[in-house]
Amino acid sequence: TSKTTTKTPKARLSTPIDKSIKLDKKIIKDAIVRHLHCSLGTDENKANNHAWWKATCAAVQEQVLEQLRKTQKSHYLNDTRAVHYFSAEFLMGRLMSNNLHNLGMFEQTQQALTELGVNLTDIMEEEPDMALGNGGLGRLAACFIDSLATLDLPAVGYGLHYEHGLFRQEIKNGEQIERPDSWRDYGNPWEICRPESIQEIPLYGYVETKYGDNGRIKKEWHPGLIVKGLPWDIPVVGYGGKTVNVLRLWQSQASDYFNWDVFNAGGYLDAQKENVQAETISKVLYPNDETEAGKELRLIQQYFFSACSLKDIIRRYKRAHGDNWSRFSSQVVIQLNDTHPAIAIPELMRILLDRAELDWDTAWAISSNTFAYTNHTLLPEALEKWPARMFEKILPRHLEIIYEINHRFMLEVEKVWPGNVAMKQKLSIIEEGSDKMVRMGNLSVVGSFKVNGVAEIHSALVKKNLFPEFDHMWPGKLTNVTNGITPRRWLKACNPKLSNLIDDKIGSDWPLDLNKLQELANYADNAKFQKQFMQIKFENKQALAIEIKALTGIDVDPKAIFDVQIKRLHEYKRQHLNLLHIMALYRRLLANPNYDMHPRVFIFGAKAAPGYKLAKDIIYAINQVATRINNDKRVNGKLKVVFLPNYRVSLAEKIIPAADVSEQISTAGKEASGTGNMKLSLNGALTIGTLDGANIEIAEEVGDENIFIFGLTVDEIDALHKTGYNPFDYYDNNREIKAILDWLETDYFTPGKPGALASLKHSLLEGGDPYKVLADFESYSAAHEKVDAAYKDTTRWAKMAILNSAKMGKFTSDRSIKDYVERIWKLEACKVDE
Ligand code: T68
Repeated sequence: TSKTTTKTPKARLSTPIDKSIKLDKKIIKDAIVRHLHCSLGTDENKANNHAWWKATCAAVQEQVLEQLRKTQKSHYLNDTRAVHYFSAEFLMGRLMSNNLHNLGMFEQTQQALTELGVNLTDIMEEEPDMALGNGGLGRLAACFIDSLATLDLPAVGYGLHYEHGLFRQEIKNGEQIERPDSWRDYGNPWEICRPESIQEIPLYGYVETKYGDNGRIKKEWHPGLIVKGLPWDIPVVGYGGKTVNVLRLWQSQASDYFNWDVFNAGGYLDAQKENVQAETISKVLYPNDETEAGKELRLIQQYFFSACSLKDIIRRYKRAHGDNWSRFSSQVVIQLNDTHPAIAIPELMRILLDRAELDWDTAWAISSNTFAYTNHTLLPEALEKWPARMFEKILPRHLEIIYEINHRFMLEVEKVWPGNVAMKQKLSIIEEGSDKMVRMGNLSVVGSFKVNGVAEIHSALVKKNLFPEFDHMWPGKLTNVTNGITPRRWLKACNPKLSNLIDDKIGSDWPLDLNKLQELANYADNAKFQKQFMQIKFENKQALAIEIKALTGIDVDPKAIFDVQIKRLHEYKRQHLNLLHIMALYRRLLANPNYDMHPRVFIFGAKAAPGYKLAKDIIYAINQVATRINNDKRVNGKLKVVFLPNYRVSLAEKIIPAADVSEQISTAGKEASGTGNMKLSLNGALTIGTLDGANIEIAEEVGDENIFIFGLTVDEIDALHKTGYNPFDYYDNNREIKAILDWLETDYFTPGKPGALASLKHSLLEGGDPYKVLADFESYSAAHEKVDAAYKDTTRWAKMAILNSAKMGKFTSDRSIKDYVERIWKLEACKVDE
């Protein structure tokens, strides 16, 4: 075959999978057995599931690495513009099923293993989740790199190789306990260590001001510590198995030569102490989503992976372009996934100024045409701010550069708003006060050529409320890219029965062209199709019921409505609104055992940040209420509550195909987008939700008659805020609300411990109910009555569920990536030759 590569102007839409790369099952079988013998030193008779899993990974990895080599060669020969996705989090989950599907070798591998007497589904359970992220932001990064590879786009994901990902959650006596996650204890068969690409990263120390020969001031940073960054590459297989990009994750290590003095002085143990400090950097993922802790180690983590990644990019650029920086920003685009990697902006400036010795304006032109920034939140407590003195200690040269960026930016502000001191204070990258702070959001907007929000309404609010003046100064800089999810993992791999049904009806190219699902709408009224669709849902519910029994000991009836709320625990997401409504149903059932409702199982999955007291109290409350209700014979047929411990990607893959109802009930204006909402609807769950984030766009797609919208809108919440919101109005005037909140203070759900759930009541009354739970309660309860009525009409429900799946085409992450390409990255696809 030819070794030349061709550029295609448009990303590939729907090329069917090339059969030629599909492997014969005999070859797969031989490869698995060979690895069992030669890589694992065991044999078919002795091997347990873990060994089979590893041998199968190794066999799959052979194919992956072959395509990786071809991809890298194509990209090198083409020297194409590439996107570099900088993210502190990549929530990858398991890779076996995903890689098998994307390589088009799932069935053959399944058959090969069957012939060896091994069950593929069982051995896939051996794989630990790669949980290197908290929630939506990290999972979005994982979906995006899947789509980038699928669309044959030159891309590298850059992040941190955490030794411990997000904590493992156990529930003891109803309470969350955090345990360390040890995903790599027995090795990760997918990753490749690249010691040839180690980087050295300076930290601490001081800045020396020198005068160069030309009289120009020169700055030299004398670091106090140097740490090594060791890259691990995770191959990212595109669907169709052609392009294999990499996710490059940096592990910190002590830089050996730096400790030699201590070592030679006999300080062997002291030297080991320094190792511990350096190796701490990539030890553990910070488990706080949506709050900023301001910890020194976190800033060092951010700088460490950003600096390693930039050096890596520059090394590659220089290989092709030498010291000529003029093409840098046309070859390199860096997407900042939130402000966590924003320190890359002053780092690139430092390299251009102090190393390349470019003048400020040239350096700034390059840097500000390289970065683009994605905002994921409007919550004030989540907007990153770092104390200037922390910067001064860890990154003294970067602080100087940030001051200079700000100085020049303030001159621009002066031109637009002459003499307006308040405006300067508002927009400044530096927040003045007793403790000066660096505002990373402002730095990111000033230092990027594009800024995007993650759903239409969120982007509109970014413009209107968060950065209105920036929008005025730089019209067009602020834009929207609505989030998406990869249909390969979130339908094809996790819901094989539904995928096969869809294949039979409309053909099998929907994973690459999700709008094809529209064709299912033609069958929404077809009785036979409805029956097939709902039968698959039922079987998925049976499977989840078995899982629930195994994980919690609770029996649930698959004929009940499975009502699901799975996401991080946060007040703004309002799991407690769901809980109050469950208590209301319980109370109604106790008052009237004939209360008319279809049996319902409420299913929760949620981790709380370890330091977030009220979030943990809510988990405890859910579990206590669950225990009481599940053991109450009076309601047992009709109401069950399940809290599934240790919610994570692989558990989501089991819950989502079995969901009937999707709870998306955040306070309007607070959830930037949401992505679980898309996954659930794609799998035929009906949404009960507020007009928030991407729910609004989901409603537009499925139509108002196929979604249960309730609650206050953004404008109504604003108005309520202005007139003054008083939660006691609802407590005093709604008998059900009063009874439920008072119930929380008794020992009904916490026998012998009255008041154990009182913090919830307190936050909703004296605490001012910041997320307007009580204001939305009635409307939520009414929407649930509509859900109940709709479910009782089985034909109507089936139609609605089918239409939800049919109308989710917009929310493929391929569409999101194409939007990024068009609006921000301006990339071209680069096909990989055979
Ligand atoms: C989420 N943000 C948004 N943050 O809440 C969600 N934050 O609406 C959106 O769909 C998703 O991003 C993708 O855009 C997060 O998940 C974090 O996890 C996080 C982590 C560390 C610090 C701050």
